[in-house]
Amino acid sequence: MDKQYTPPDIWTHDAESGGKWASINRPVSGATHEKALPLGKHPLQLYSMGTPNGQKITIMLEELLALGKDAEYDAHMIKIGEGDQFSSGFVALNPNSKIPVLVDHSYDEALPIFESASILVYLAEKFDVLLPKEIVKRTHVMNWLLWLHGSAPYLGGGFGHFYSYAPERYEYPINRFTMEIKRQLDVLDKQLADNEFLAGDELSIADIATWPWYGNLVLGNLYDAKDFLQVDDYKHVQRWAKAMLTRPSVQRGRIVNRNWGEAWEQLENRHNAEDIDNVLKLQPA
Ligand SMILES: N[C@@H](CCC(=O)N[C@@H](CS)C(=O)NCC(=O)O)C(=O)O
Repeated sequence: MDKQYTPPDIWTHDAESGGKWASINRPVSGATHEKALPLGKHPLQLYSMGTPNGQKITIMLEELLALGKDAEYDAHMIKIGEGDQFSSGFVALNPNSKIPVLVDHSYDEALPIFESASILVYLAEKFDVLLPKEIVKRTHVMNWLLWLHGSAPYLGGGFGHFYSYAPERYEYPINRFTMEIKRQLDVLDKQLADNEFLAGDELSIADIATWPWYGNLVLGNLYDAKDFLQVDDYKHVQRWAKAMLTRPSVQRGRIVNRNWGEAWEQLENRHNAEDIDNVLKLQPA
């Protein structure tokens, strides 16, 4: 087992503790520096990064555009590894300093929307798609949307943190979170055994929220943990993850606000459809 840690009487912050996020995470909220955010020309302005939580929103916006909705948007990169989420402009929109944040400038006063599930519900209601109005169907979608919203911190902050980002690998937290992630994959696999999509036979915001996390995970695009988690065992999740990836909205939305990966999957800032077209053109046949 791991070496013992005896907590002191009072915890103090150690910015040198190591790990990918140690230098930027702090135990207090608020801005660290004055900086205004960029502003594009569309009513919808997204401030984000192409992590799974960020991909949810760009995939949703691309799906809305594919459905013919008037959802053109500018997506501005927030480099969370460099602390952009602590600028005065960002904190004014989301006091929690987490991406993604969407701002809708269609009203008298700009409306900031934060928490990815809140943004998905907002967009679904504004454009009247991907979240049924009928109460039974709507509740199935909300169940799975909030299932993901509650599960993702186990995958990102739990499994991903201790498996990929922690300065050293410790058996206890990796065991704890691997157990939970495999249990969640099994929940999802059983649900997708009987349903084409998470909440039944229609695509919804629950699928759009879940693909960037569990879809990327089983396709081997997250944490390099494909073999460790034996993701090929989850046949129905695999079927769904691959089917989702055939959608142009997923192919387009997943590359926005990214500056890592292959050249054809990196678009730092998006201002119009051609920005994405030009990057996707670089993909080898
Ligand atoms: N519950 C939030 C989580 C958002 C979140 O954790 N965002 C991460 C990136 S995936 C972030 O901004 N991290 C920056 C930080 O922790 O300082 C949501 O779903 O919107």
